[in-house]
Amino acid sequence: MKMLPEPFKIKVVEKIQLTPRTERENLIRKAGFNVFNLPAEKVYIDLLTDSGTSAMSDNQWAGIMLGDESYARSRNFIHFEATIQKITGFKHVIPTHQGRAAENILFSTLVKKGDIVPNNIHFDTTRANVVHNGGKPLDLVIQEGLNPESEHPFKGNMDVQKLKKTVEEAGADRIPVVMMTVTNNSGGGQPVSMENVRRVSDVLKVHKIPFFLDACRFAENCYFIQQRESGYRHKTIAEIARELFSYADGCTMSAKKDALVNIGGFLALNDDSLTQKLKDRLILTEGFPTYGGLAGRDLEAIARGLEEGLDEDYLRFRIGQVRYLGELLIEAGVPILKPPGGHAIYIDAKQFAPHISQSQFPGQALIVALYREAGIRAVEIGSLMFARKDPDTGETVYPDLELVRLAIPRRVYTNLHIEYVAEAVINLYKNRDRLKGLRLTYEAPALRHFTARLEEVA
Ligand code: P70
Repeated sequence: MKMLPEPFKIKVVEKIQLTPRTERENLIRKAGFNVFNLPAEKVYIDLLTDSGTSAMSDNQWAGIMLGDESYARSRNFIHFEATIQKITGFKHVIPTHQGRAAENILFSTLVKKGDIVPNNIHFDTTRANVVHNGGKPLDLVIQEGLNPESEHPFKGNMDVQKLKKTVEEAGADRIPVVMMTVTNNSGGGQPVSMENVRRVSDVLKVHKIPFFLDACRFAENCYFIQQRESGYRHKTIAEIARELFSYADGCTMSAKKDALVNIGGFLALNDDSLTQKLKDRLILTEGFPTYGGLAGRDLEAIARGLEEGLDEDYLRFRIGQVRYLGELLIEAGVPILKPPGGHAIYIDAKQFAPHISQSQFPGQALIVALYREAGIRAVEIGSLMFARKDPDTGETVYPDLELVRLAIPRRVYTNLHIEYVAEAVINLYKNRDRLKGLRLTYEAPALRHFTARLEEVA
């Protein structure tokens, strides 16, 4: 059998519908060729993100009914806190309404103007939050991580030599925190090895620089460690996670990913005085430190989802489903970033549409075509998301990777849906010469991809 059957059966269903092609054509034009502007009901298979799109289990829904909506120290907070302490080993747990709120609270507390914040590769919100606080985000992923063809098993690893050099040159006092994104979303959902995390941690300990994991997809990362790194095959995902977190001083987490919920996030850390500062800031913007912008029921769903996200049967299916999509595309010769990532398949748009220059957004051109042809919504992780003006030279700097991400929501689509997506991408690949470049007609000063408007270039 090519694919494992889903390790769940379906109790509730939601209708989806493919709108007629002529309607899709009108809709994409009205949306300014930006799929964030499409009405979700007009999307057939929605692969925009794996964030907040999971199907919750019966167990989580049951937890929702047990929501204790007390303002302070609700029983759900106590469960939430105990679960996160158990999984991560961190002493303090601070809920936030989602990942970027955790980032904002952390960076606005730690980052001063002129500081440097290294990461393997920053994702859009961490990058923007560093910049917003006057810092400079720095990507230190290993060279293989920027090569779509490299089959390195841990392409999310940080280059430890580059990190040492950065610390030597900038000085530890200009680096308030080092982040590590597990798995590395902007680099193809690629995992980081335990060894790499340990080595990064060793370097930072010498210089007393705080080390935080951007832990949205930590369970998926731990599954890759179990499967690919020697010495971990017989450990449980929970054991591997506990070790992974033990090398860090804290983490930010968007629970919308591996905690299998539709909203929520948290910060977890050991340092008492930093915790106090973060909580003081939290009260200003998110809420009291035992709910942080969430309802009691949300905290319960997160606590239960975190446990379910560590289940090996679930993870085997999850990572297997993503890999299945990757294999179907590779078999047909479609250029994708290899090996398949944990939560998504990333099409290499530079190779897919070499006739479109980076300044005309080849990835976005492919995304527009996917919606037009098949009602599928994907997201660009390339020039539209990351190209920026160099503040010194005024020239536009393009990202190394020009990717189209097909993010797979957790427990939502069946393997037949996956085959439909593969067929649509393969058909587009056969007609790739017809893809047209785009130009911007509106862009916001930060995180422009969410609200940009574009038009097709003749
Ligand atoms: C995604 C979403 C969110 C994210 C992340 C990492 C590694 C922090 C956050 C912020 C964002 C997105 C992108 C395109 C379309 C829709 C949504 N990633 N760190 O899909 O967390 O969203 O909870 O504030 O990946 O990858 P939050």
